[in-house]
Amino acid sequence: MGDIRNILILTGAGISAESGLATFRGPDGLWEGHRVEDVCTPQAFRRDRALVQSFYDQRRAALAAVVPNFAHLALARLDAAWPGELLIVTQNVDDLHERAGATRLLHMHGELMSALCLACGARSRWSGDLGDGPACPACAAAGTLRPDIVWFGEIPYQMERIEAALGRADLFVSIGTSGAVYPAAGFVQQARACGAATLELNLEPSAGSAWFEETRSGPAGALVPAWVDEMLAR
Ligand code: BJW
Repeated sequence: MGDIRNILILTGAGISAESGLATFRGPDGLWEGHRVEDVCTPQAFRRDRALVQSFYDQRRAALAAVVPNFAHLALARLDAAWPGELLIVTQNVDDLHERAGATRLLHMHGELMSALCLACGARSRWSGDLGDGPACPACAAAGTLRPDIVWFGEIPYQMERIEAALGRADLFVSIGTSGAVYPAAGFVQQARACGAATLELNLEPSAGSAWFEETRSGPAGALVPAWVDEMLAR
């Protein structure tokens, strides 16, 4: 790796696995007994709104019981100390990066702790349930709030900002993601095309491993702190 000033870090479910949150594509290919592509869609929400709201209400409540792990804490340490540009783009809808202290962060697939109003489009911080049809804090319409999650077929958040950061990155690092879901799965190719060095930190080689110049295999809780130490010692 040559001179590095601008870093873009992509994280996925694997970084939160050691905090106790399930990843999406387990060894059986299923997530909580479902194919994630079958349940995480606007169509599934239209088909059975109560079921989907209840599923997300339970996951939102369960977040309170988990805490950031060594990998989240190490990235927050890098965020605080790195003098150049740095952006953590997480696909995760949990809030463990921010609870660890990361600030240069965006959630491209939405957030569990946020609600999206189908009537006015406002995004509101939300920690309670949505299944009982509360009113939107922005427009006061009742029963119009849905989980602020990017489902299949919907456009991820802040794509322009991500594309711009990819174009400026000297180093692209992917942590704990299977490389199965686009557009995130294509970021490594975009970063390479713009001249960035590329590094994958994952429990095992992913679908996109061949695109990376360097791949390190192991748990994020060990790999990420070691990599952050290397970066801060440069
Ligand atoms: C560890 C570890 C440890 C474990 N340490 N590592 C055909 C071809 C190409 C694309 C498409 C296509 N058909 C449709 C599409 C597009 C579609 C898509 O990609 N589909 C694929 C199935 C092919 N994508 C979309 O629809 C997206 N929108 C879109 O493309 O809009 C068009 C557009 C884009 C850009 C500009 C303009 C227009 C939207 C995708 C939304 C994804 N949403 C979800 C649902 C969240 C729901 C919820 O949380 O309730 O987001 S799906 C789910 O997958 C979730 C995740 O963010 C995402 C990625 O999963 P992730 O994080 O990689 O998790 P896993 O489980 O897959 O992998 C975990 C990894 O960690 C594994 O590798 C483990 O080994 C590792 N690991 N323990 C380190 N301790």
